[in-house]
Amino acid sequence: MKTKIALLLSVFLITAISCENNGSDKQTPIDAEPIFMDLSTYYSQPNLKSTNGEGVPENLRVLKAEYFTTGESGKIGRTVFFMNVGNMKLAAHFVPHLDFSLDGTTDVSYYIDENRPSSDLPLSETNMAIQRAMATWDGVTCSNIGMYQLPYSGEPTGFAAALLGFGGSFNYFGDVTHCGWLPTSFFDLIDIDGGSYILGVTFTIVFTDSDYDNNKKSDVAWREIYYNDGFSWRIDDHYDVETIALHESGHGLSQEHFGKAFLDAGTGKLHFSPRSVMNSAYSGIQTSIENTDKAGHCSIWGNWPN
Ligand SMILES: [Ca+2]
Ligand SMILES: [Ca+2]
Ligand SMILES: [Zn+2]
Repeated sequence: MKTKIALLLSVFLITAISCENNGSDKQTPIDAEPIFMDLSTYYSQPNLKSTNGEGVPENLRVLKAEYFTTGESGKIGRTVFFMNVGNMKLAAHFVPHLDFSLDGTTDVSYYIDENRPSSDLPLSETNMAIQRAMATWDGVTCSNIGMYQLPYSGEPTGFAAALLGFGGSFNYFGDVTHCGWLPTSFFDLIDIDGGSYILGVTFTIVFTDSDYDNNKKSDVAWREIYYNDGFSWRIDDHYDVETIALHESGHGLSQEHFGKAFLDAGTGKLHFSPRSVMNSAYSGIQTSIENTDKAGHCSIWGNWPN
């Protein structure tokens, strides 16, 4: 009997020790709370106008930005809120009703701005990478979003770009607008630690005067995506355009970050559990969506447009 208890105890101890080794020796979990930044000084600039001479529409504001970081930075992407709208409306989603669908359809339109190409790659290659990323989300079979690309008009895009002084427009171009590549100085404006580790960001532009579908979520006017030209951009190599476009387009389609981040003290690199497209930092090429990405997408879009 004594031998049996001793044996059980030793098994327990070995299990406990091995757990501790896996859990705390090298892998530190990383948490990132949302942060708040006040854009009112930007909105209150006298004569604030976009490159096309438009002013900010009264009923449109930037609600939030979600940014994506390099894994080597040891920092994970965070959500920055720009509006104090209360917990009930922190979440935001598109409204299927045609009164609020600015392209006049319940389908999701997307637009690629060619005014801000990357310094590293020809437009044709980045355009195709973005199109592949959009097609991957469009291919998720639980939803009938009906995605389509709007033709390039030649005009500069970007509510956030216009607001922060990087050209752009307060006008609508597409439900999900890929605004192109901007210098790191743009990304410096959305994080107090600076933007040098931010690969890409998605801004959510909302109507401030409605909750048309009564779902306690802000009604999205459109979303816009920017890529940091301070990095070297590649196709099928690091930093891979399609991988980052797929992640940002996930935000474009209302998904938030998903997965727990751990910092490996030995390598200084981030690991995620489970690994997915919607992890908050880059951990290598990832051009197909994982089960958790699909589950998130389907929970948001499964019943669209009802
Ligand atoms: Ca639409
Ligand atoms: Ca709503
Ligand atoms: Zn992100």
